[in-house]
Amino acid sequence: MKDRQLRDGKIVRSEEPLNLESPFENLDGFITPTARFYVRTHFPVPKIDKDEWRLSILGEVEKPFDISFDELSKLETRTLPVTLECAGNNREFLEPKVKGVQWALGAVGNANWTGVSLSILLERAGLKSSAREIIFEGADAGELEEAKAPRGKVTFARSIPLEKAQDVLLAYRMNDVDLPPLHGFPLRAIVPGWYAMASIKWLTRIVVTDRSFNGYYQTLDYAFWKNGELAPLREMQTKAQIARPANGETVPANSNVRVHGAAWTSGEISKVEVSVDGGSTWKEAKLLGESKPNAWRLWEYNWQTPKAGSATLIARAFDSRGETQPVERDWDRGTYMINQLLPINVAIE
Ligand SMILES: Nc1nc2c(c(=O)[nH]1)N[C@H]1C(S)=C(S)[C@@H](COP(=O)(O)O)O[C@H]1N2
Ligand SMILES: [Mo]
Repeated sequence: MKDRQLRDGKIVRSEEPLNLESPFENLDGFITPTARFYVRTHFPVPKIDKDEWRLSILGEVEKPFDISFDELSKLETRTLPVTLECAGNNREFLEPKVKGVQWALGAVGNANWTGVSLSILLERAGLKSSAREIIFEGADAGELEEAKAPRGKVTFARSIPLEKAQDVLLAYRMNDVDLPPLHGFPLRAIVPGWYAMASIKWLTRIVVTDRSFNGYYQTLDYAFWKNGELAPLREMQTKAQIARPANGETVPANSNVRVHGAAWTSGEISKVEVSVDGGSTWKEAKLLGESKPNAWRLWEYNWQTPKAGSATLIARAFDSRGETQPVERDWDRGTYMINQLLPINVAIE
């Protein structure tokens, strides 16, 4: 494994903005402990006083309103395990190299999120018949260097179509404690099944609109080419990752070695297969625990290792819609949605 700088057990990918990766080989349970959960920011983390903070709901609604944290926390809550994966996860493995945070396997995690259904607030506001999209805006903003970006401060904001609204949770607790500042204190959106750029942290405004949102992080960034047109990134693609053995690890010869990892999709994982011969033959791995919508599924495979030498391991996931992972990189995806098969090399001694 390469030398890497660790902070609180996470790999420092950049300091400003702060980007921390969770070493994926540490995977040891369904829930990622909050201290180990990856952190993705674009701007300095906003300092928010919970007592002064307000969430505004406005736009194409009958009764726009503001709500305090105190009031919000008295509404009916739900808790859901949801996997967040950064759309740039695995970027380090792209050849040729591309711009962007060089995430390896660990820009992904699974947490229990507690909060209020977006629907409750939308019902209170009363959607107008013109409502088409819902924009989430964070309290963070900054100036961008890119020539294509607008001048002045850009706010981190993203939209979802109205049909997706019923799935969204406005979360103020993560793994049973108050949402930490790095993960969006006091409130973030959780958009299950979508890449995590949609799960806006430090949420301050929810704007209902009658047209499609064309903000910077919706159209110029976090977008990909789909049939010749730029489309915003949305659903997570099917993927299995191997936690252990890690790439470059040495395992004992003539032994039983546990190969394990996690798999996720925006549908439901139906099967994970493992190859220990570089993709020539595949065996089914065992899916662990129960299937939970929008949360990853842990899996394991018992590998009877041969005599000393080396092996190339690959995992691949299948989902309920019959989707699996591509063998080759589709470059229309730019620097995002990286789920082609990823071989790892293991030494056997
Ligand atoms: N307000 C705001 N929300 C945001 C971001 C951000 O920079 N600002 N980053 C997004 C991206 S790209 C990801 S991958 C996730 C990361 O969530 P985490 O830091 O809790 O892991 O937050 C998303 N929500
Ligand atoms: Mo991300």
